[in-house]
Amino acid sequence: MQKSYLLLGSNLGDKNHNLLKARTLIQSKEITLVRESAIYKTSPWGFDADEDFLNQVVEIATELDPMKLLNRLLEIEKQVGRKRKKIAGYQSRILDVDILFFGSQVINTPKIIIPHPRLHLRRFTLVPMNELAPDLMHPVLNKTIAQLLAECDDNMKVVRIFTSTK
Ligand code: PH2
Ligand code: MG
Ligand code: MG
Repeated sequence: MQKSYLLLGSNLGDKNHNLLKARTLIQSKEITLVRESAIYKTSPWGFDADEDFLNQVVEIATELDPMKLLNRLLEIEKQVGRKRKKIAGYQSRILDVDILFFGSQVINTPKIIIPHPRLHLRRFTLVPMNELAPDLMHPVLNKTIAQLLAECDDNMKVVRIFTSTK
């Protein structure tokens, strides 16, 4: 089974608790949580928000196909309390779970794009990703995570924090 990576993010409510709850729900019959990065405090990227984010990358193993995995993750977002509003642009959220990589698969459909199309533009994704898999090769850009991080122009704040994960 190939390694897959998810990005968890929260900037509403008890953020640390929201990420913990997400990890607890991800670890299940169908999805194994293999490793997790530290948690990072990050500035909102691409929009103005009152609250900073907490972000974390987790490595998973799953037999689910990407579309089933995505649907399961959307369900987890709801279970943790996310309510999606039908307005354009980014909004603050209790929980966002994005698929960054699904093995080395490249998928481009209206519903799902893998690897995540903006992951190389965002330090809040590259920094925790680099902690887990600096040598992972991006199957479209043909560069490692460490290379993408070194070349990334983003200068939004990304600070490693120490949190109780219990
Ligand atoms: N997610 C976004 C938009 N902006 N900024 C930070 N710091 N962290 C995120 O997870 C994030 C964001 C869209 O999903
Ligand atoms: Mg997102
Ligand atoms: Mg999302």
